[in-house]
Amino acid sequence: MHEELLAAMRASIVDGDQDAAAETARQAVAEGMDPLVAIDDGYVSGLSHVGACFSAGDMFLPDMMLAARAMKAAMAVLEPELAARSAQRRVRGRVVIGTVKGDIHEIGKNLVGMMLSASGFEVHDLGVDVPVDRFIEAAREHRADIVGVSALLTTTMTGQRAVVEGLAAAGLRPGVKVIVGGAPVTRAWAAEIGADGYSEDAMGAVALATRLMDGADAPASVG
Ligand code: B1M
Repeated sequence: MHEELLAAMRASIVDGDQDAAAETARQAVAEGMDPLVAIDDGYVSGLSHVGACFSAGDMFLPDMMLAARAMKAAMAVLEPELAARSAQRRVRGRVVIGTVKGDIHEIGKNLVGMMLSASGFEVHDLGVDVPVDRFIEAAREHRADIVGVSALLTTTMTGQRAVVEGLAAAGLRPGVKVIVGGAPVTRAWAAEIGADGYSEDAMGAVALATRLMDGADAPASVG
């Protein structure tokens, strides 16, 4: 029933129009649309299209940058909505999250962080291009239960292995769990590097983190 609005959301990302992205997000809030539907079926769907066009050579880096900027404008409107919908009061666990060294993709990582936060986790977001040492330092500093490591490039996925190994070398494993995700990441990869879990999306990451806190999760299961 929100098809027209969802189409306008997708178009705002494909056109890299941040005003339209923010405006459609405000409209979604006014109409009571579930913010997750707006994000997944609207904006992220637009981003996927941009990615496919980039692969096909029909769009270029500046187009991806504008699309990302528009996405951030929409998220700025929707984030308080996500937080407001959270009924959770008790802290379910402490999570340190970041995108690996050499990788500046942040939209998916931000979404995962936001969903974890809205679901009652205490989230410490280290940002993008995060060196292994910073993950370790932050895990200690915040007494993290879970370290979440995002990677969007096939060339930077190895950074996830480095974080798992770095935490182990620092004596923090297996107490600190590691979850991984990002477009090129698979369950098989998570298992290969010895991560505790993999999720293909933000909602799955919440389910996975919750199960890990309950101590009921098998290694590298899909969230
Ligand atoms: Co770039 N990029 N990009 N990019 N970019 C991709 C990833 C790419 C697939 C595009 C393509 O070719 N089709 C391709 C990677 C190819 C590969 O390695 N397999 C690519 C490339 C090549 C590049 C550059 C190398 C381009 C260049 O310079 N020639 C360059 C690299 C820069 C760098 O990092 N060093 C680059 C740059 C950029 C921008 C800066 C322009 C911009 C990012 C801006 C920003 O984040 N602020 C950008 C964008 C926007 C994309 C696409 C179009 C969209 C990514 C995105 O935000 N998706 C992307 C194409 C695509 O993915 N279809 C592409 C939406 C987001 C919600 O999804 O991030 O997958 P995603 O997150 C999901 C799940 O993966 C999961 O949950 C999220 C929510 O559902 N998830 C987790 C993510 N992290 C998780 C962590 C978890 C659990 C789940 O636990 C911890």
